[in-house]
Amino acid sequence: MSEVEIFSAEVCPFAQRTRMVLIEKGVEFTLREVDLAAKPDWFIEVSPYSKVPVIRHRGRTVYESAIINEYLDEVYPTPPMMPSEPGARASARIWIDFMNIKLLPCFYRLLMTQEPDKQAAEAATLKAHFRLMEAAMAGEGAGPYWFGGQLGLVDLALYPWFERLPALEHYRGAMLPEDCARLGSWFTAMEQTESARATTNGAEYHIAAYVKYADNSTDSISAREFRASA
Ligand SMILES: N[C@@H](CCC(=O)N[C@@H](CS)C(=O)NCC(=O)O)C(=O)O
Repeated sequence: MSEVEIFSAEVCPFAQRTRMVLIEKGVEFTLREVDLAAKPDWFIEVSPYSKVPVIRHRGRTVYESAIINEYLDEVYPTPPMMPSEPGARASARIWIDFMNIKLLPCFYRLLMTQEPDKQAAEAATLKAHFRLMEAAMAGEGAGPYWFGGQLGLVDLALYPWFERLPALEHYRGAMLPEDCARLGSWFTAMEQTESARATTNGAEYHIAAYVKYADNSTDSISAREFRASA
C-alpha cells in the first residue's frame, strides 16, 4: 500500500483539493472512495467529522482539506506550495480562509436558496468576492497563478469551485464577472495542470450532481440579471 491513504469522494470538491496536491507533488496514494449517500460503518472510525477528505499517513489521521494540504506540503516539501516569506505565507492562509469562510458558503447559499430575492443578493455578494480576489491577485507576482509563477495551495484550494461554476451558471445564471480577467486567465492556466486534468469532471457531471440542491431552478435569476446586478 502507498504511504498515503486518502478517503475521498469523486463528487467532493474538498477532496479534489487534496487529490490535486498529492498529484502535483508526485506522491503515490491509495484512493478509498467513500459513498457519502451510504457511509460504511467503519467510516466514522476513520473520519472524526464523518466527512471526506481524510488522509492516513505514517499512522496519523489528518482531516479538513486546508489542514491536510498544509500537512502534505510540510511532509512532502517538493515542490513547495506555500511561500517561504512569512508575510506571503500569512497572505496565502488568509486567502484560503477567505475561500473557506466567505466564498464557498456564498457559492452554496446561491445554489441552494430557492427565493429569487435571496439569489440576487447572494449573486451580488459572489461577484464582490470575485472582485476582491481579482484585486488581490493583481498585486501578486507575474505569472498565471495566485503567487505568480509557482502553483501553490491557494490555487488548489480554489480550483474545484471554478470547475463547478458552469453548474452555478446553469442553475442561477452566476458567472465570473467580465472585469475579472486575471482570474479568467488563472482558470485557463489551472485547467492545464496535471492535477486538474487528472481530477476534473465536466460541466454536465456537476450540473447533474447539483440538481438536488438547486431544484426549483425555474425561479432563479437569469444570467443577464446576474451580469446587470451589483
Ligand atoms: N471543511 C471540510 C469540508 C468537507 C466536506 O464538506 N465534505 C463533504 C463532501 S464534499 C462531506 O464529506 N459530506 C458528508 C457529510 O457531511 O455527511 C474540508 O475542508 O475538508
